[in-house]
This record gives sequence, structure tokens and C-alpha cells, in this order.
Amino acid sequence: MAQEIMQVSPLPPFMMNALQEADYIVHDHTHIKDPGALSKVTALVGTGAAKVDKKLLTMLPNVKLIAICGVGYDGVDVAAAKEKGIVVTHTPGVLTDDVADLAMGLVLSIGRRIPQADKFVRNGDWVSDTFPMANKVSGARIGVVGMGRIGRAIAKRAVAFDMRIAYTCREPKADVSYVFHKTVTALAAEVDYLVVAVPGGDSTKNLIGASVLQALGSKGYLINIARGTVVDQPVLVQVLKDKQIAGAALDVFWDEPMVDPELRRLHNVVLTPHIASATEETRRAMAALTMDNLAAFYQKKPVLTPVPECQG
Ligand code: 8YV
Repeated sequence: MAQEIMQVSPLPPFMMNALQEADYIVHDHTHIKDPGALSKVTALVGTGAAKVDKKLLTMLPNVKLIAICGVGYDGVDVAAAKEKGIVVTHTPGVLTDDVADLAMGLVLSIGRRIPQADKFVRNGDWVSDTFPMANKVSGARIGVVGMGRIGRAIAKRAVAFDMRIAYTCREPKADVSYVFHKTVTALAAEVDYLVVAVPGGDSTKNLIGASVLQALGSKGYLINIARGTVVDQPVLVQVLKDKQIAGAALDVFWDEPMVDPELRRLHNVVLTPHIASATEETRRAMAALTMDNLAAFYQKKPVLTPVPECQG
């Protein structure tokens, strides 16, 4: 019998095809209103952008799995899901390299002003002007906020750039030899590049605010590949305008895809449209892992990658 699932965010076409080929009946939550149909849905599927709150779960009495195609699941009310006996899965591991690659790409882009240099050549400015010099990235100090899979992968890449690496997270990691700082502010005060690699959600909301950015200082850069919510965006815009920090490279924002026009007008920023995991290879691997979680669930086997709150 075909299983009925509901997509809770747009999904890439290859994933929609795979779901249809695997015989799932895929409902779209923006269309479905009929309570009879809602009661047939047994699993939800969405990307990291999916919002699954208590209200939605109450409308779906037979859902027992929420399969997120993404490592971040901050849009899912996991406590409400657990109360209803719903398991939440995500796709850790398969996207780590891509996210860390983009983080380093952003470090180089903002530090060496690569997008600005590109514009300089395209505009024909080179003919009459000299592009201003930047500061060296190799050997500079990098601070990683969060030493999970992605933080570690960023640090590993920074080693190859001879960067001096420090980090912060809840507790120092026994197997990590980089310098540990107890607070983000203390870390920010000691680095040239502050890279945010923590999960989103309430516990990290506005973690990077005025005091952190002031500590980072006028020669420091902020890089965010985590979630927009981790940075107090209006404060960031103000410190960028006042040149209280040197610049910011951001892949994530408040209220995506609507990016604050003030931020878009600034010259000391590099902005990318939440593309950290957006390579063909990785997005397909994420989709495959999501499909595997779904298949395991319907075959009554343990799911492959439950979120930490749903483990054990
Ligand atoms: C995308 C991400 O948002 O994995 C995450 O947490 O932020 C990204 O990979 C998305 O989930 C892609 O499907």
C-alpha cells in the first residue's frame, strides 16, 4: 500500500521524483485542508527551512516521523514531536565538507575581497585605478564558534592555511588541541576571523550581539554559515555601517530569502543565498539519506540518523 507523506517545505525536483518513484503519495501542506486526508499522513518531509510547530502536529494525528533533509532542524518543535511519540531525523555528516568548504571560501572572499575585486575588473576600474591591498589570510587568527562536526571540519581546513585556531563551545573538547575560550566574547577578542558553526534555535538566538562584535573589533571579520538567528542582525548592520568590524560574510540571514536592503547596500560584506550544502553531490546524498530514513521507518526498522533528542 502506498504510504502518504506530506512535504513541509519545497523539495528539490530530484527528491520529488525519487519519492514518487518509491510510490509515496506526497501531499503539500499548503494545499491540504481536508481532515480526512490529513489523518492519512504518517510522515513529514522537509528541508532545514521547514517549520513544524505544535499546531501543525495537532492537525496530523497519525504522523510518526519527521524526516528533515538538512542537518539543522531548528524549525521543528522537537519537544512537541516527542510528546506525540514522533521521531525526528536529519542528515548529519553528508554535508559537513561542503559547509566547511564554503566557510573557508567566505573567509577568503571577505578577507581578500574577492567579489569586490571581481567587480573592479568587470567595471573596467583596473584601467585607471589600483585595487586596494587586503590583509593576509594564511597565518591569521581564526575563532570557531561551535566544535561539532562542521566546526572541526572548518578548523581542519584552517590548519592547511597555517591559521592560529581557537574555539568556544559549551565544554572544552578533550580530543581537540586548539585554544579554548569560555565565552564567544573572549574568543572574538583574540581572533581576526570569527566563524559561526553552532546549531540554530532558542539556545543560540542572538548569541553574536553587540558585545561579541565590539570584541571582534575594527580589524575583525564575522563569517556565518550556521543560522541567521545566531546573529543579532540589526546590531550587525549597525556595526558594519559604523566600521566597528572590518566586514562580514554571510550565507544565512533572518527572514530568508528576504535580505535586509541595508545589508545588501554595504560594501564590507559578502552575501551568499544559503548555499553551504548546495552542491549536486551533497544535496543528492542528503536526499538519499532522507529517503533511507523514510524507508527504514516504513519497514519498521530503526531510523538511520535520528536527531540527538530522539536517540536512545
Ligand atoms: C539547507 C541547511 O537549509 O542542512 C542544513 O541545516 O541549512 C541546508 O543544508 C537545506 O536543509 C537543504 O535541504
